[in-house]
Amino acid sequence: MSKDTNAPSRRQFLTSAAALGAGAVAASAARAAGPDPLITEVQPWASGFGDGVDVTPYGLPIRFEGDVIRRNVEWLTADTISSINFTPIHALDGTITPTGCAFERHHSGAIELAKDDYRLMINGLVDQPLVFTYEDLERFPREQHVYFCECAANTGMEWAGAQLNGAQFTHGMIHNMEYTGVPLRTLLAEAGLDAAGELKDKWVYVEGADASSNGRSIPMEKAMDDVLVAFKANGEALRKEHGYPVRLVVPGWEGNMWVKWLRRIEVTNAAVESREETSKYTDTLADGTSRKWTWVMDAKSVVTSPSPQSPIKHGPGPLVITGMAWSGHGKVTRVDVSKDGGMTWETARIAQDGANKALVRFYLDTTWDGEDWLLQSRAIDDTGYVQPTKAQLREVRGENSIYHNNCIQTWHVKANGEAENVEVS
Ligand SMILES: Nc1nc2c(c(=O)[nH]1)N[C@H]1C(S)=C(S)[C@@H](COP(=O)(O)O)O[C@H]1N2
Ligand SMILES: [Mo]
Repeated sequence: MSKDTNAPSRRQFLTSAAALGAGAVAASAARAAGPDPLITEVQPWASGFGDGVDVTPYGLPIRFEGDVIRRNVEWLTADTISSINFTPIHALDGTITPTGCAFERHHSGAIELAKDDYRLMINGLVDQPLVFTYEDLERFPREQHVYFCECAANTGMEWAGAQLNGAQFTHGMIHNMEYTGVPLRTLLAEAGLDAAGELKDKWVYVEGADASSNGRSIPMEKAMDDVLVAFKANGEALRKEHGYPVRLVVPGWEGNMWVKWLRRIEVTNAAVESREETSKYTDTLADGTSRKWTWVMDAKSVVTSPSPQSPIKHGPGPLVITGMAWSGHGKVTRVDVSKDGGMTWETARIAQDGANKALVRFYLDTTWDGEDWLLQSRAIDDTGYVQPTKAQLREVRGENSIYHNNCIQTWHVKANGEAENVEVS
């Protein structure tokens, strides 16, 4: 067969296709010199069959993504029973946290509690104390909402200085899921409580079925507002580690109040002042005194890429900076990004707005010329609150705090594309 010398070679075709493409991104993506066998040769995955549909009845990510996993920090806790692991936020995009890599925090391990053995009691100052089975709960009208759950200790290791080199470890005690459940107010009404004024000063004390019980007091106003008794997350049953079969969802409030394996709700006249709300989860101030309670998680954000675990792997040119932002008070209305440690700011693009007490994803589509950056983000919410600098927080809180650190994070992005956790003064 004679060769048609007028036909463009594959290489010429690729080059010109790239030139016709959408500007700089396409051109730089197609800059490879010489024929690329991944394009020109038939590959093994096209020479035979893939797996049959029965191979993975319930799927896990493909093995190439094996790095996108929860990780713990061994020195942080004495054992893994009362411990925490971290969501790999540096590798995720969008807003919903995949359930299988959503952080876990247990005080006495993740228990296995079957639906048949599940009971939820409402007692205390109610007309009619009640015990619900799992099936009982399924017969009340349900709601669906997406909310973030952030442990009060998230970023807690960073108070005294930059500590952990990765967004997963500095900011990964957070997940954001779509919950299905029954409003707590519906169950309280069933027990004879309604929204009448007499309830105003009352509280609910909620506890879990695990050995720690993780008891917390919640003021009635919040209990009657948006608290959910949830049994599904991201469309499926809760995972064991997230409280199967039923957990409390306390939108915008610190993760510790999101009681897992929920077993009891007691209506009381006052806060119980349990261990979890006195010796733990309170904030030490610069003058040595402590704040009694800090329930709401203030507005916060972090750049997830580039970041120490997600360095820039390409040369100068187009770069997408991305991260996530949230506010326990309501909606994030704006996210700014700084490349110079907070001296100047550019407003990022929020991918999808309207997230009440839920994560938003932000992007800054920009150009990186290989220079050093001190990369930061700051969130602003619909109360007008602006995420503070570390220095501003320290003025009030000193350096001996642990919980509720929502300061602006800085990554030092270097000429080689690597990023490091640093502090700017
Ligand atoms: N019953 C029970 N509920 C619990 C806990 C616990 O140890 N036991 N840990 C709390 C803490 S401190 C946090 S931050 C959240 C974490 O939820 P997750 O494990 O789904 O991430 O659950 C809270 N609810
Ligand atoms: Mo927590």
